[in-house]
Amino acid sequence: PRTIHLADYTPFTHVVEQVHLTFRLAPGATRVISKIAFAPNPDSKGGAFFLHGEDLKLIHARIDGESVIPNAAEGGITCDVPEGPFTWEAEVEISPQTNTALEGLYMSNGMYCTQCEAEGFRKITFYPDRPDVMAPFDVRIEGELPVLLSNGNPAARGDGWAEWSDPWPKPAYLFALVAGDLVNHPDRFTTRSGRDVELNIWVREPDLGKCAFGMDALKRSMKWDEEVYGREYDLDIFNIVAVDDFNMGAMENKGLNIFNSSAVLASPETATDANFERIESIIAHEYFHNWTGNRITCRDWFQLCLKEGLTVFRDQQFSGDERSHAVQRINDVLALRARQFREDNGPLAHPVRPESFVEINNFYTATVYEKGAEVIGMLKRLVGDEGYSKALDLYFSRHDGDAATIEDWLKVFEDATGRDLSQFKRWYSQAGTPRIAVQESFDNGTYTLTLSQSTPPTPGQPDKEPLVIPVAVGLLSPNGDEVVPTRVLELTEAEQSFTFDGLSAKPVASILRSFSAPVVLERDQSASERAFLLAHDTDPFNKWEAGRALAKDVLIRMITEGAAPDPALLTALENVARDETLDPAFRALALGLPGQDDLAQTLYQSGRTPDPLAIYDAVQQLRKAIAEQLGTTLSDLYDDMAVHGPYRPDAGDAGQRALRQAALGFLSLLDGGVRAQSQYETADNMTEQLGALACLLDIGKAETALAAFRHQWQEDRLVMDKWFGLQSGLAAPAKAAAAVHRLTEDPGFDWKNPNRFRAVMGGLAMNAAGFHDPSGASYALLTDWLILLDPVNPQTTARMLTAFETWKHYDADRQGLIRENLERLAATPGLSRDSSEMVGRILG
Ligand code: HT7
Ligand code: ZN
Repeated sequence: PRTIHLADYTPFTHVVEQVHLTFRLAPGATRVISKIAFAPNPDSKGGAFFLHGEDLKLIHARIDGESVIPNAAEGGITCDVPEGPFTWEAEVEISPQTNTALEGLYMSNGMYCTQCEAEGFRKITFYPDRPDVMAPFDVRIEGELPVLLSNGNPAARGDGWAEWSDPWPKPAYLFALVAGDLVNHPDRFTTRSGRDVELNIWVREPDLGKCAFGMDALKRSMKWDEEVYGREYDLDIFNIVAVDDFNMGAMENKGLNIFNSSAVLASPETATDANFERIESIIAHEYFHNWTGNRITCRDWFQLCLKEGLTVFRDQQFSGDERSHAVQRINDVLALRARQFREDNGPLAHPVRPESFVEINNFYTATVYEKGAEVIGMLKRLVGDEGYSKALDLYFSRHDGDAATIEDWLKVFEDATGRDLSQFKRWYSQAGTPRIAVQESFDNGTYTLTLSQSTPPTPGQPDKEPLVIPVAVGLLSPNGDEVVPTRVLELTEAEQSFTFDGLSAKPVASILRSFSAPVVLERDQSASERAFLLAHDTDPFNKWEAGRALAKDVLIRMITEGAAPDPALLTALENVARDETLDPAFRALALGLPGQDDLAQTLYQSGRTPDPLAIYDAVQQLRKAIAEQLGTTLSDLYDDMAVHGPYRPDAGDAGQRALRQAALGFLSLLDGGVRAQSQYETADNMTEQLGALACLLDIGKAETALAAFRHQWQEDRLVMDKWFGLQSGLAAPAKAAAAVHRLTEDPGFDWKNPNRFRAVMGGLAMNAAGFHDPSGASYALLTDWLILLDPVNPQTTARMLTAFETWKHYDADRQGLIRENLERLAATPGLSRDSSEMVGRILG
């Protein structure tokens, strides 16, 4: 397969002035009739007229009404065309019913739907399927289904047909069509300029009771984007559709967002607090794309972070505003470290703006999304809130209707603020997580902080240049008062010193407040200093971070030296747990221990080979010690944090439930599951029901509850995903492969459904000790299933291969076993381009 390079970008030979599509829907033989007005592109560098097309049966093609026979070319067709403007017409046949890859036009439970990002439109008709070709689309759908939807505004409809017209020029990846037996949850929104917008969430009839929260989140998102970014909605209708078979969370098609049902459907009985939170953020994310992605799109797929990094940054801001900034930041950093740092630290590391790819679907990564958002957060910190706001206004006014680049993006910041961003731009091109080493000295009232930065080599990038790193620092006096409030230091050199004068005593520095840059801070700090910061830091992120670092230090000593749980940690945790001035959600996060994969990464980075079983044992031992030491506090918390009254998914109630669940997790280690069993039996919401089930599973007493849960929820796909995922994720290490194998034999294991496959196989991959069982049974099981899934759904297969991205961190035996499996997969005849690129990169 061909590698595509950023450096090879050339504009398309033509512009598209108008697209007209007619769909005659039939499961095995849908006809797509296209009529496209092309004109020469004045910016073209010349070349043959080429249209993408894949798996299309051409019935006929015409140019200006005359039949033509195009020439087959790699990935599409070429054709001789007139010198001036012309009309292209084609009729093709496609088979949505047999499209299991869920890309292009496919079927999910009898419903037609599309997924065109990144390069799926070429499976629908011949077209210049590239984001820099933008055009208005008119669409006619003919099919005997009650609901026929496409982008834009409704134009006309009759029995068995509907027409839609989207006046906003868009790239083909934003095209969408849905046809099915659906019902809607309707609402309306009036924009600040007075446009009355019809809103709908379209679902299958049994799901109608699960739309209210998503609709409310949508209206809050629309309002927030007007208030915070001055961005208004621009059509008369906004439709969301829930689909059961979907490769990702959701898709921002213009005026017709398509959602994985797991990312929109929620009711108190069936969705957890975490589900509600995720739904709110995904609804916001897709809605925000209307400006950052749709009105201003990407010139080419290398610029993906232009829309994704910015839109993630915006959805994180929104969630912080709606809930709690401190809790949001901690959760965002936890996710960043778990996914992006892990990616950056292995064979799949790549820059926020990659420079080459084989399959673009493999670059919808944590680096592009989450690190992309972090880069924008740093930019905002460097130019200040006002500078950011000016730059964004300029971005929207200068580039509305454009297919833009990272250069365009940085230029608006330079023009709006006068700042030179040439060094800052390295964040887009340099892969790897920078490390900042800290040295401190205090002399005669002056505190000196010396920071040294270095970024480890990553594939294809052995040497790294210094970056511009905003490091937010505050100083505390030994009695816990803040003597220097947060100041942003700009680290631009490999090593740089910063001084703070006029101090009466050596301060305790709180460094990298709010996690002001996506870096690893290398700082040797005593347990007592960490406990001091946990108790006194005024920056909520660093307060939490101090506790986390303390727990990590203790666990690392337990793992590597066989040390006992440190009483200082237990006391510090107890103090936080009891501190009623702290938000319960924050306290719940403070009681959460570092993940086993996080500990494995830390050990590897400090030059040691992680032993997943030793990590598992240490975590279990520490959990037991916390339970024993904090027993009374936890028991009080469990009682005090009970939420009375009807379930509400708001941050306050959810925070109380989170703290209560954290307490239950520890208490179940002591009480034999008595509280969990009783909570399971009385819970009136999924958060508490599933939380109790998890605790029972954790202590091996879930047999009855698992059966009851299944009996209660067997008709609900999304709830049954939880049933599968929990068992796979919490299976005891030595039994994980066997347990997961049993789950795959369950009649409910519909492996072609990405949500179900991810629940089971993703659960196994996240069960660190179970996945890395020394027998290699889990590696083999996952590989067997990936080999089976690849021809059916390459995207989901390739994504799941990231389970192996850390393989070189482990011992020789485990590496040997993983290599064997990866090579077995690589040798599979007909392996997809998606999976072969991934396995090739992972093997290195
Ligand atoms: N922009 C969307 C990305 C997406 C996607 C990409 C590749 C294959 C399938 C996909 N489904 C959705 C979603 C987003 O970031 O908002
Ligand atoms: Zn997105």
